[in-house]
Amino acid sequence: MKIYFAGSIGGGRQNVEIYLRILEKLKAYDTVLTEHVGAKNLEEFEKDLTEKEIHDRDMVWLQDCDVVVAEVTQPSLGVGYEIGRAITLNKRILCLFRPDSGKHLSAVIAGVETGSSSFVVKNYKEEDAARILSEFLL
Ligand code: 6K6
Repeated sequence: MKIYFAGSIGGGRQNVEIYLRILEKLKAYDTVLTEHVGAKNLEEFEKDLTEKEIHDRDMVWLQDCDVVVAEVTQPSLGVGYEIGRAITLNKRILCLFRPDSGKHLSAVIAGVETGSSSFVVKNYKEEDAARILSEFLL
């Protein structure tokens, strides 16, 4: 199983430690294509890539993945874009949102209804993340 993890980068990196802990859990299931989303030194990581190269590479990975797990607490244009593209690609998608953050999840994400279990939005606390991931991935 190939997992595409999405989390805010340009939208703000305040949740990067949470992304890292989710990534650790995801790696126990199988291959994570986008581990760099949890990298604290992302600028160094990607410094030789143009924006077009980053976009095109990410879209190849999105097409290639089996499931998308998106941490959507910190609003991010890129994560919203990836979710929209993933819906069009008929990917299974899990969106994780922490109400404790005091943020509001966009209605166009919270309100997606695909009529199947392939698009799931979960309000969560970090201590529930492992259970929610196992329910979605197993
Ligand atoms: C270059 C230098 C510093 O940061 C960068 C950007 N590098 C990126 N590398 C890989 N994926 C990216 C990058 N920027 C955005 N993305 C993708 O969009 C990731 O897959 C994230 O899930 C999502 C984040 O979008 P923004 O709008 O928060 O950046």
